[in-house]
Order: sequence, then C-alpha cells, then structure tokens
Amino acid sequence: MPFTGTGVSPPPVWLMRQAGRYLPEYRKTRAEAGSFLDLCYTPRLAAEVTLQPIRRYGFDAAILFSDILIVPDALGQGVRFVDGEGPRLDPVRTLEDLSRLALSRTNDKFALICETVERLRQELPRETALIGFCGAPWTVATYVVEGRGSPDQSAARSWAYRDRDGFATLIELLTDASIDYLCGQVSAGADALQIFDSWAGSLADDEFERWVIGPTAKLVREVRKRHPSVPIIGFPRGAAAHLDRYVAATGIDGVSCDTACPLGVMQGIAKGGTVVQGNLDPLLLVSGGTALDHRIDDICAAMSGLPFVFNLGHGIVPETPPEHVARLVQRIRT
Ligand code: 1CP
Repeated sequence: MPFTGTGVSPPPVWLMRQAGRYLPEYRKTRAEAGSFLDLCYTPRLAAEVTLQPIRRYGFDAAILFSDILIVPDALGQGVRFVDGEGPRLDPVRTLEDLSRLALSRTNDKFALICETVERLRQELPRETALIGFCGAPWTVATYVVEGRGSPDQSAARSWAYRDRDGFATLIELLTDASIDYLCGQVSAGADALQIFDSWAGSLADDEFERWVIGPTAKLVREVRKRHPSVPIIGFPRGAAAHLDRYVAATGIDGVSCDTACPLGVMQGIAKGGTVVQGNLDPLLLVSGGTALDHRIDDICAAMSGLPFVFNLGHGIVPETPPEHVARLVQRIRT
C-alpha cells in the first residue's frame, strides 16, 4: 500500500474499526474470548478478528485488533470494558494516583500485543499492509483522568489548567509508554502506524499546541530514531482548523481526516505532499443507497491524482450492514 508520492487509481482502502461488532464472525470470536480485553490479549483470537474483514473484503490494509486503552491497562491502571457501557478505569486525578502507574510493568502485556502483530505479518498476504496503532497521549489521558469516555473531556482539561506540571507528568508517562509500544509493534512486523487522537478537537489553541502537537511530535521523533522509514499517520479528530500546523509540526507522513473536514482542506494538504486519509461519514455506510454511492464518487473525484487513502471519518458503527461495506469497496475499485 503506497503511503507517499502521487495518487494511485483506484486509491487504497481500509476502514477504521473494520473489525468489530457489525460482523457476525467478530461477534462469534468475541463470545469465545469472553471479555473484550481477553480478546485483545489472546494473540490467536486477536489475529483472527483482524483477518476477518480482510478475508471478507480484501482491504488494502489490516489494522491490528487492540484498543487505545491497552497502554493505561499495561501501566497498571486497571481497565474494564462493561458490555453496553464502554470502558471503565480507576480514575487518576492526583500525582499520588499517578505514582501507582509504572512504565516497568508494561512488558508482559505489550509482548502479547506484539505476538499478535508477529502472527499477523506471517498470515497476511504480502501486499496487505499491517497497521499498528496507539492512542495519542492527550486522548488516552482523557480516559485515564475521567475513568471513562466523556462528552467534553472536562476532567482532563481541568487538571491541565489547574496543575500544568502535574498533568505534563501524566502526558510524559503516556508518551514514553506509547514510544515503547509502537516501536515494539514495528519490530514485530507492523508496516505503518496510526496515532488516534479522537479528542484532539476539545482543546483551545495553546492547549492544543501543548498537549496534542508537542507529545505527538515527540512520539514521531522517538519512533523514527529506532525505525526511520516507518510511515506514521495521525488522526487528530475534530481539529480541521489546526490541520496545517499539526501536519507541519508533528512530522507525520499521513493525516486521517474526520467526517467534518472539508474536501478542499484535504486537497490542500495532499497537494503539499502529505498523504491524506478519509473521510466518509460512517452513518452513510449505515444508510447506504445512492447517497452512499454519490459521496464515495465525490471523495474519490476530489482526491484523484493526489496521495490519498480512502477511509471513514471515524470508526464503523455496529449497526452497519456488512453488505454496504462490500458495496463501498466495489464502488471504489470499479
Ligand atoms: O466488542 C466490543 O464490544 C468492544 C467494542 C470495541 C472495539 C471493536 C472497543 C471498545 N474497541 C474496539 C477496537 C478498537 N478500538 C480498534 C481496533 C482496530 C480497528 O478495527 O479499527 C481501534 C483502532 C480502537 C481505537 C479506540 N478505542 C479509540 C480511537 C478511535 C475512535 O474510535 O475514536 C477510542 C476512543 C477507543 C476507546 C474505546 N474502546 C472501546 C469503546 C467502546 C471505546 C470508546 C469509549 C467512549 O469514549 O465512549
């Protein structure tokens, strides 16, 4: 899968959350695993669910099946996934809470994820790129501090305002753990990496610079020291207004754009030589029909001849009919 240079036609395609509950075969493997975390930490099963959408649709890339909350779990925070409710963590709100997390603990859990990567690189066709990933330090911090998903990330934003140095200590720990985690994935066989910053859009100017740009730039720089040629994609969701700066200052090779990002903005970035990924609305993939076809055509036409990878603007939702995904892949490739 090409990540640099000019565009290819048809563009490569993969979808965020391409493995997941919309697929009956995923639900079956998930039931076999027991809990969601058991699925992530059982290399045979995690590799199986990663491969399921590749077998079904022949995507150009597979994304490692895991979760961004593996990093706080491996650091010792205690992460649970409650069915129907999402993740729950013991909130970290003070430096004392933070002192219970430790980089030295991460090895065993990271090793299990890397074993999945190794299996996948052996089992995938050579032409299918394997994408490893982590959450960006800011987005992971929002879960670490809140103890769950939140609509406005207020607990993390408040800590950052109240005690900048203390919050910086948390961000630094998450950044250092993520560097080890991503480097481990590349050593195990990942061909490219994606950094998910799902909550990048909730920060004011200076805060965006401090908690998104700075830590992401460090992550990219440190991974490159050990793996100079690995392509790295950033996904700063909700941050279309900051995209130029994000691309210029973080050193990423590709940027994944969310649904609200105008095609004109994507074209501008791609014309500057950065690979752009995106940005079909996952809800259009639920409703399907001619509206889906037209939007696919519009995105492909706008990005034609530019360095572009077709993707969604956010992850597939569980209500997505699997046949709509087949229709999307066929539409892009004909
Ligand atoms: O089976 C289930 O019931 C669990 C649903 C599920 C799945 C399929 C969760 C819980 N995580 C995942 C896998 C996952 N998560 C992948 C796998 C690779 C893929 O196919 O894409 C990836 C890349 C993620 C990344 C992730 N997890 C993000 C970043 C991307 C995004 O969607 O914004 C975030 C924010 C999470 C946290 C998370 N994990 C799971 C849930 C339900 C959530 C969101 C919680 C919330 O904020 O409400």
